[in-house]
Order: sequence, then C-alpha cells, then structure tokens
Amino acid sequence: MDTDRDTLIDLYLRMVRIRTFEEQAGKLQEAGKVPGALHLYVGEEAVASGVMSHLSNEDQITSTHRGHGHLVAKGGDFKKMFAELYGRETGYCRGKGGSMHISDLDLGMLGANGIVGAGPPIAIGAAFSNKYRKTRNVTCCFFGDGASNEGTFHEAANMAALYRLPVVFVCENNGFGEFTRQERHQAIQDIADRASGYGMPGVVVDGMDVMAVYEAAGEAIERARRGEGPTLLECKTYRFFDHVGVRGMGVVYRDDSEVIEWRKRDPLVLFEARLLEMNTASAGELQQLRERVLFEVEEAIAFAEASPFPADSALLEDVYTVTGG
Ligand SMILES: Cc1ncc(C[n+]2csc(CCOP(=O)(O)OP(=O)(O)O)c2C)c(N)n1
Repeated sequence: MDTDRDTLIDLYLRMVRIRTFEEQAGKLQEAGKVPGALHLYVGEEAVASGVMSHLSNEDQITSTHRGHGHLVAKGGDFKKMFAELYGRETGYCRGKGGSMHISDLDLGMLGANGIVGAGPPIAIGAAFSNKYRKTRNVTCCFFGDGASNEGTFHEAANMAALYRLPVVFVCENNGFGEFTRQERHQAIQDIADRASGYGMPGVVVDGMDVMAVYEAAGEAIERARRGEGPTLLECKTYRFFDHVGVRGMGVVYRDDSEVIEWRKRDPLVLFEARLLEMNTASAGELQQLRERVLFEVEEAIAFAEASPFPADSALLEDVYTVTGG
C-alpha cells in the first residue's frame, strides 16, 4: 500500500501522543499524585493508532478499562484527561469518574469501561443506529483476549454478523487476561478463528507493526462502510507495563526476559526506524515532534494540578438513578 507522508507522520504522532501520555501518567501514579487504578497502554500504541487513523468524529469507538490510548488516538483532550485522572472539576467527568469512565461523545468515543466485555453490546447498538439511519459511519469495538471469552462478545458478534452491522471488532490480544496467560484461559491460539463461527471474516495482524494494523483496519473499516458487515480483527500485541500501573501489585506471572524480548519489537522504535529508512522524516524532525508532545503533556499536567476539586455540593450532580414504578 502506498501511504502518503502526512498519513505516516500522523500515525507516528498518534503513537507518540499515547506513549508520552501513558509514561507521564504512570510516573504520576507512582509518585502518589494520581489516585485510582490506571491500566496503561504502553506497548500497544500501534493498535489504537492504526485503527483510529481511518476514523472521523462521526465514527464511534467503544473502549475498555485500558482506555487512555483509545481516546488519545481519537483526539482526546490531554487537559481534560489529566484533570480527570487527578479527580479535578475540569476533568472529562468533572473529576468524579476517573480513568475508567472517560468518554467524549463529540469525538464518537462512547466510553472507557471498567466492566470487561461491556463494549461489544454498546458497539453494536451504535452500529445498528448507523445502519438504520443510513449513515456510512462505522463503529470500532476494542476489547482484550480476556473479554473475548465473555458472553457479551459472543452475543454481539452473532447479532452483528446476522444484521451485517457496520462494526469492526478489534481484539487487542496482549497475551494475558490480568495475570492469566492466554493458553490458560482459552484453547485456541488465534481469537480470529472465532469469527467464522458467526459468519464474518477473521483477520490476524501483527499489532506491533502500525502499518500492518493500518492496512488491515482500513480494509475492515471500508468493508463495513460498504455495508458488507463486520470483521473480527485480532491484533497480536503486548503490554510493557504491568496489568495495573507501571510495576503492578507484585504478582509474578511473567519473566522480565519475556518483557525484554517483546521490547525489541517496540512499535514506536520499529516505526521510527522505518520512517528514517524511507526518508519520510529526519531524526531531528521526529525528535521535534516528540518534544512538542511532551510539552503539551506537561502543560496538561500543570493545568490539572492547578484545577480545583469538585465542590461537595456537586456530589450528587450527574448521578442517575432508576426509580421503581
Ligand atoms: C466482568 C468483569 N470481570 C472481571 C473483571 C476484572 N478484570 C479487570 S481487567 C481483567 C482482565 C481483562 O483482560 P483483557 O480483556 O485481555 O484485557 P487486558 O487487561 O489484557 O487489556 C479482569 C478479569 C472485570 N473488571 N469485569
């Protein structure tokens, strides 16, 4: 595929934005400045970036507990994100939701979600609406290998294929559900194999190679836009940090040597080398981009730290209850 320079730089920038956001968020949490659980996306940047590069604000995504990378790649506001992590009034949820409840409907980001497997039913609802209203919009549903065992995924996959809904199921297979290795929670190697059981194509792609994700996602998204129905796109990836936070909770479930091996396939380093090799940009230009992003992230952190906490009187605002009838 011939990809123009702007697209290549855009892919790089999305990955740098995610990496920088997540590394700084991890540091802040370790310094005790950010409360709550942060499930960081470092190592998996190529997946969100390769997919999101095909989407407009009218296309939707559903996200997961590991959701920062998805929102950053979809154009999320650093300031509102950091303010939310800090629990401040100026955050996406006015400081009352934290990492796993952030959404941005203007960007078509239908929400992070602390419930594993909660995204697929929401995604097919949005996709059904797109089809019913005859838009050409597509919904991309991100979920992990662990979530692919949940009933919600299977019901959504069945319905999506049955009604040929414009949805792409993007499975981020990082090899673990929390601390459980994939081979100990499912009897298959390729989650994409499950697609044929529902009557949709299943595609396996190297999730550390942003160009490979970009190409495979492009085909699946175009197929959905043409009204030909869903695809299950399995991206084989790896998280460099622990399940929660940078160093995690001290559970031993993988060797450091495994992480070191995977880090040799760091999606950012691989792509940077490719950009230099193709003469898309010089090392100096790429460094300038990274410095600009770091500056934006630091500005956003300063904004969050200077923002007030929500007032006690706001405690019950934006809280919804269903009353019995
Ligand atoms: C319904 C439900 N079951 C269990 C959990 C606890 N839990 C949080 S993250 C997680 C692992 C999810 O693994 P995966 O879907 O592969 O995503 P990853 O963390 O690897 O990105 C589990 C079991 C939960 N939040 N929700």
